[in-house]
Amino acid sequence: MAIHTVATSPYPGQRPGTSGLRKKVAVFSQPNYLENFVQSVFDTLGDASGKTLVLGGDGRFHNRAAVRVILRMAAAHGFARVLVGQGGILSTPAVSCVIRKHGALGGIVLSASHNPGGPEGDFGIKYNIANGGPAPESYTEEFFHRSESIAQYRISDAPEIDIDRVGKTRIEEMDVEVIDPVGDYAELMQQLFDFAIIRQLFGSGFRMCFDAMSAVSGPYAKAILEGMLGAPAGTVINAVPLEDFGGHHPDPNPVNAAQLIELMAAPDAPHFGAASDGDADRNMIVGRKFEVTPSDSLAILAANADVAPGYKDGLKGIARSMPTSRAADRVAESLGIPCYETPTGWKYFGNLLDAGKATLCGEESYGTGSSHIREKDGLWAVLFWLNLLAVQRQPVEQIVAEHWVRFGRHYYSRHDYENIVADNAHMLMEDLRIKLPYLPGQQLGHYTVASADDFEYTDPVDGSLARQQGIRIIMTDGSRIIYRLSGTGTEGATLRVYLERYEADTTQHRIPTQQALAGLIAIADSVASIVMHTGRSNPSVIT
Ligand code: VG1
Ligand code: CO
Repeated sequence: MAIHTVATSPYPGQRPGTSGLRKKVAVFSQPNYLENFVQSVFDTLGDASGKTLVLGGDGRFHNRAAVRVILRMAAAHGFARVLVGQGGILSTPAVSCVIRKHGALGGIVLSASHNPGGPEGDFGIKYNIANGGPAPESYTEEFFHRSESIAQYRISDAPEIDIDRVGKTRIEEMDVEVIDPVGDYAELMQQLFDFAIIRQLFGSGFRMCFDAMSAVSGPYAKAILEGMLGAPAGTVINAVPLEDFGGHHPDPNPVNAAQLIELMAAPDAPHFGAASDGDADRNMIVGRKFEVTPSDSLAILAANADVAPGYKDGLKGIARSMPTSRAADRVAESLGIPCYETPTGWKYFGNLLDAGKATLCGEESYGTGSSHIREKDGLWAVLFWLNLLAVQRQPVEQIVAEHWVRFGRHYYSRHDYENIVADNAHMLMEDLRIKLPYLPGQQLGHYTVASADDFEYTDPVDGSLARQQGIRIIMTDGSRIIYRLSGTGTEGATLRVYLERYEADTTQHRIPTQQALAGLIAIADSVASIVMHTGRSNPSVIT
């Protein structure tokens, strides 16, 4: 065994986006592409002697090849130990959990999350820091900066080691521990939720369907729901992680999880349905013929948090991303706790959680989580709902409806225009920015604009400033239209338009969402000239 220094030259564009570096597999497969980025990360981290690294991914195509390379590079960089998930598998929440539990310096997650996989699909790599959370921008900018001038990387020529068997081996001076991907995570879930009462619920004939979408949540959901909680075999569908997710798009929304939605509409539908994404950090919650919007889910969990043992002492605060509906704000207000509004992306919650300012966090994009780790956590949210259902013994729809009666309903929808020409998307945003100063006071349809701006966030803990995080048009009645460009796509640009309208009147709570938002949808199009800029008369995905 020996460590080699290999000459390389920079690739353009290795700048991490909303959540790590994501590119087509074909891009990642170019000679030294992965090596360049990993060396840039290691160089940023500096001395690794005596330190532990956690490594795993969502099992998508290229996962194994990448694990092999990174293990040999970690040994060359001088890490004392790497904890790698068996078969190269670790969900994003599990990586976060393992980093924290074992005091690691950080971890590498191999995933492009909700993006499709397979040889034609996407691959991704993300670095998480010692608190278990996504590296903040100060790190990711440094990774990028180093990648622009990289000239060499270091790698061991050690022969391939077996990552399919749990146990210890060595590469150079580094211990490689292949760990059970589920163990530490399952133990943490047991501390947070009342497993006994959930077991009783399943024992009483309660049925659920968890759609793992052939992605990494399968082994976790099977072990916990069917194994520890006694849900009947077959509760978890699409439970085996596949390199191409079975050709499906592992994004848990009603469009992509069509199989689950159909099942939940059948006459003998289970009582409860849920789905998760590629790397298991997202969750979708559904009842019989009823979908819970992620923003409502956050608010409902916050309002009922004390049902779960891990949260029985109450919440310190709630944090939500800016485009997420303000349903959680109303709950925070009634609980007398602060509600923080952050830019999109879980990395912005890290400081609030570390400082003990927030306990629950959420995003409209099917992401919910808490201070138990520093990532959003799909199965955690499902277990929280199960704990709530076991205590309340009510259908999902009734729990949501009663929440609306108490707090009012925030009608909410997101319209995505995917893979549009990048220049046109930027032009649309620029044109909007120019209009911003003239919007306040204008009458648009039935609404009057109260304020309009480009969202900026100053982190209350470290004072760092994030600019241009989404254009907001806020109406006098609190309704909002928000425009953002996605930071996770790998083809062209994706425009996201977020729409929210508050309705206090309980007799008006059962209007179909798109109908309830029709006025705002029309305004969103005319203010930004979406059809003109994108050439699309309709969004490609509505959630
Ligand atoms: C999207 C979502 C954002 C989420 C991010 C990562 O980002 O909008 O809320 O945090 O994906 O989720 P963007 O920049 O495309 O809007 V995951 O599950 O793909 O790591
Ligand atoms: Co994800």
